[in-house]
Amino acid sequence: MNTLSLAVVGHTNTGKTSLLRTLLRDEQFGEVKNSAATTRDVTEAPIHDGSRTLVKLYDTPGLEDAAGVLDWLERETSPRLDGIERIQAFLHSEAAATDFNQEAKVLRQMLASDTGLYVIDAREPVLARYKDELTVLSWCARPLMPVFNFTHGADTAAWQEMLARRGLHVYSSFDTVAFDFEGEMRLWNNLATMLPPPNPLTELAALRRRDWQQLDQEARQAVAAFLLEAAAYKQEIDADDDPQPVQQQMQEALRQRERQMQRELLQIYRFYREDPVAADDWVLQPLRQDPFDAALWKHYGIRTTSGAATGALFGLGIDALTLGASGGLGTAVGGILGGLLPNMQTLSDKISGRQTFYTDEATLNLLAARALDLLARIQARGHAAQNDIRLEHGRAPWPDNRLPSVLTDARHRPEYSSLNGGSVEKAEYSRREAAEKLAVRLTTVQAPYA
Ligand SMILES: Nc1nc2c(ncn2[C@@H]2O[C@H](COP(=O)(O)OP(=O)(O)O)[C@@H](O)[C@H]2O)c(=O)[nH]1
Ligand SMILES: [Mg+2]
Repeated sequence: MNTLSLAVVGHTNTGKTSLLRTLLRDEQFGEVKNSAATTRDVTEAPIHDGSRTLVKLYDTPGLEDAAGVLDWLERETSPRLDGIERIQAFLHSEAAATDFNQEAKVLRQMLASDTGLYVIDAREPVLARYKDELTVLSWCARPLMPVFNFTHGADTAAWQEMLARRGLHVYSSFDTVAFDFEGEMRLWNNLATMLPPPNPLTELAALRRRDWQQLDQEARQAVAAFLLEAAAYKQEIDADDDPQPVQQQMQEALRQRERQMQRELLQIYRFYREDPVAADDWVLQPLRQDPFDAALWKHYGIRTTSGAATGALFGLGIDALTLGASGGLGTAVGGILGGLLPNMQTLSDKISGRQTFYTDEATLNLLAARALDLLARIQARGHAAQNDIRLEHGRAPWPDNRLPSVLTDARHRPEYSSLNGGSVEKAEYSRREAAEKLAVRLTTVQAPYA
């Protein structure tokens, strides 16, 4: 199948270059400015599928004086010629090299392409100059699909009626700033209906869909890896030490790790601008670990609600803690407990007078909500968007007391967290497994973003 060449045409400032940026997933393509004639020459941009080029897109300068070109054509060429002949006569004329140099570039590219997208600023009324543009373009005799841009809240009824009178019944809407993946699929599918088969647009749509799912998976894995690190983050100090510095240090480390995850998400979706996520103040409360935390006891296989042995241990713990400060007894009792139960390190540390800090459930939930909020915003962001992303805390994915067990388990896996300073390489495999498990739990949240 041949490569499809597709010219993107229209009046100046309707968002042609922006449309290309979004379709190419490249926010650095071309130059976008809210002023006349930013794009002065035709620019080619291919879309590959790995082995071959499916489509070549052409960004073109804006049509600024289609009325002048139409006057010239009516004056200088015979109506008995067909459209292409009249356009060719124009392209060979002196006028095409001088007064209508910019329009000539567009028409030359239109003739050289298989098809075109005519970009419309949907906020604009249907002016005579747009009708003239469509007349001149129709003489190139290429399938032309109108695409409405700036669609947010715009009423396109008058436009649709004018287009229908010109035989343009198939059109698409596409907001290049607020991206809608299904909208892009409709654009390709609609355009495919206007072209003789076979054409590579079905393949292109399938490729884009595969890519989109893949990106979503990668993004959720990056979020999961971040949450596991936050959950496994743990700092210990002596009972007598001031907890404030360690709390602050933990907050800062978590913020930085969050920032890193945000950059990863943006890069996965190919947004390369430095820090488009607006900074905000959010409060983190790493909590002091309670040695009598039910979840902790459970982790060590101790039921806290029943069983005489447990009750005895519990009582022993309380006694040990109160006694611990006033002598070496704490350590002794810790030793006894450590002997009774394997892996009693944390507990015996507690009893021998240490403080452990970790990221509590509510904070993990907050971090998850923020990450999913960012992901939803990135997925709805066109590559022409220039505004900062402002996070809201979004919806918590889980109730605070019902975090996925893979996340709460990470609390007892300090080796999962690079924030703990050690090497995470040894735990690489189980960490990745845990991240995959958690990523699946992150797909259930659907945020209603416009
Ligand atoms: N709000 C909004 N602004 C857009 C949209 N598309 C383009 N723009 C802005 O419109 C201006 C012109 O866009 P540009 O792509 O350079 O238009 P071109 O002259 O047709 O290539 C730029 O300031 C863009 O940021 C859109 O869908 N929504
Ligand atoms: Mg442009």
